[in-house]
Amino acid sequence: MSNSLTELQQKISALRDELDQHNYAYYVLDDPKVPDAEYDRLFQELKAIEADHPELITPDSPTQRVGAIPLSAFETVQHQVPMLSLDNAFSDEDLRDFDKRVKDRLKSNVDIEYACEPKLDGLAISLIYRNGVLERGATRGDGQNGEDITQNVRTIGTVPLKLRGNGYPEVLEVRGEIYMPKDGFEKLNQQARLDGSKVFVNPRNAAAGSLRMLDSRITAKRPLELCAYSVGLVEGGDMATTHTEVLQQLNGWGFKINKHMATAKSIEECLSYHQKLGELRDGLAYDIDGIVFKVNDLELQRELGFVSRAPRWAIAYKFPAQEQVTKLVDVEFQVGRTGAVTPVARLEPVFVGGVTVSNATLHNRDEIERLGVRVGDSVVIRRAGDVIPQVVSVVLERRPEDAREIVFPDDCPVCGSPVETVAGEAVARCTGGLTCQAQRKEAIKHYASRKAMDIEGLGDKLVEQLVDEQLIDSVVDLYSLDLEAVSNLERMGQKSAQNLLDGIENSKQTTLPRFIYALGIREVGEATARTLAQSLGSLEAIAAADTEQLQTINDVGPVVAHFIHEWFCRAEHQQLVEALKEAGVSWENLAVKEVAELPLAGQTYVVTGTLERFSRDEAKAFLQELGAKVAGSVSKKTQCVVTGPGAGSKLTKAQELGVEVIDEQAFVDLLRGFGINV
Ligand code: I6G
Repeated sequence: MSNSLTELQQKISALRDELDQHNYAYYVLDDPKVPDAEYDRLFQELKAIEADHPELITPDSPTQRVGAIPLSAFETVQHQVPMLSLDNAFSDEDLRDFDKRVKDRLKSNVDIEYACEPKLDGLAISLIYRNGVLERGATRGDGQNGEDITQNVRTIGTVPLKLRGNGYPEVLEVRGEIYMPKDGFEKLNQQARLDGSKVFVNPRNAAAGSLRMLDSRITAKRPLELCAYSVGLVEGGDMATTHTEVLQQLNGWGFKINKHMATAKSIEECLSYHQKLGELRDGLAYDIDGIVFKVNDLELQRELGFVSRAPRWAIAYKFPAQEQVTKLVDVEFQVGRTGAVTPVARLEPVFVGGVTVSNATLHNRDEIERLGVRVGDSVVIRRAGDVIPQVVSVVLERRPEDAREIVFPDDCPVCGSPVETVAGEAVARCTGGLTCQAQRKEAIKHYASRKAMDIEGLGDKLVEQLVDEQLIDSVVDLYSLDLEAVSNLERMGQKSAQNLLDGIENSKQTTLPRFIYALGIREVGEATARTLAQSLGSLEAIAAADTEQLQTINDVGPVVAHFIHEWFCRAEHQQLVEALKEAGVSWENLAVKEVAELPLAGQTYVVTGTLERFSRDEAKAFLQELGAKVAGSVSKKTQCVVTGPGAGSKLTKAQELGVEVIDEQAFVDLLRGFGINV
């Protein structure tokens, strides 16, 4: 009996070690050694043994990350070493002043070495390890006292339950940021919208909410991560003598540290680092709100000491805030090309995310209801990266008495046709079709746009003007525009008018994919237009295809097939195509190649991260042109993953599965190798 128990203990210990190794490789090294399925298998094996022998379960077992019985409240704990806050810098001048203060205090006239790290937008956390085992996790609180959230932090994969290797002090307090990566945040909110549960305003709030759940089983399901950035209490052992070396030590003991950590030899190098990370910011997998610069030498840090509650040896140089409060002045309803009626918030202009914003999307009727927003409210606007500014919440405390409810229109604000919402769809649509002037204008803008007919000189404003002045009513009218009439338009001379007519004339000779895309069929983007053209070769063949045949084409599902088929069935659309051909629009049909004959036939690619030269759709279209399938997630069947900066979990998964990963330059080379001129 005792023999078999020993054997079991050895088995458990071996399984735990192996799982810990895989966790470390996955989370800390970003270099998984086995597929998820293998990890799951080992995990289940350990779980089964522990279920039969609960007396052998220890708190540091990898199975103990799933959460525990809900608490009624968090206990307050005292930080033995206070958790300080950081001073902020908002300009280059502020940062140079900081450097000057440091040098003055150290009576030094030589350059100081600084450690540079992105400041993740999450929550500060303290983790205490005793003899290498996690003993307590606590929030920062007011810096002196925080809340004991041990049960919750234990569920986070990047929080080591026990330290790796050796040489760590008997008591070690590791500090860092718990954050939610952007893709995890998006998925969480998407699901919340479907379930009607709480939608979080930003990744930081989502992280905070998740970490403060009394039921740690919920925390266990949230995509949280830890990035370590310093140590607090240290007893019974010594740490390295510079900040960057300390971080390397932590990394070795199993903590994830920031990959962009660097040292700068002077404050001017710090400024370049801040600039460089500012450029990378939008492409990172997580939100950052600034850069933290720390005097790297810990002895110098001690000499510098603290002022009130912030260290003199560190500063956070903030980036422009991505959220600001402003007033909702009005809501207008815009009608798009496909009739979608979108509420647009008109705002008191506000500087956010580095630009002045005066409009933000409110998405749809459900979103207005969810936010409970009224005209006159103070609202929080978020603008992160290139994403359209969003209204993320309402400051209810500041609601004025005369705040006005937003009434979603039953009729199109432009043409008066009824607005309909298809069951199960969030979008409300004007039913006016091309009788609606708004839809007509948008259809013409789309037709003329760069990726469609590419009509030089015909921008959105001019389309508005031409329609408003009744010079055109549809895209066909473009081809009979009169020089005289155009040159009489406001701010238009004879020369510009001639340029416009030349632009229209030059665009007549086009390509089949461009023409299909220009028609503005719902759900037919550039990529689908290309595949349609390649698979069927001519417009006639596409028009004649039924939904079944259309669905045999790469990437065309039942919904898209339905839209395409329906579009070509309508008499007014057939007349439109004929009229355009008569006006001189022409293209060459394509030789239909069986997909099997194309060079990347049978291969599945995934595109992830931000590419510099292409949008994801463009990259996808090129790959499809070569016969590849482009999938949204990485699996064993994936041939290759094309990555740009900010590639997150898909890159990790590819590495885990041993799938080939190429960067943008290699992708360009691949396309060129197949004769695609990019
Ligand atoms: O809030 C913080 C974020 C990042 C920090 C910090 C940090 O280092 C990268 N470092 C210190 C020392 C403090 N807060 C107090």
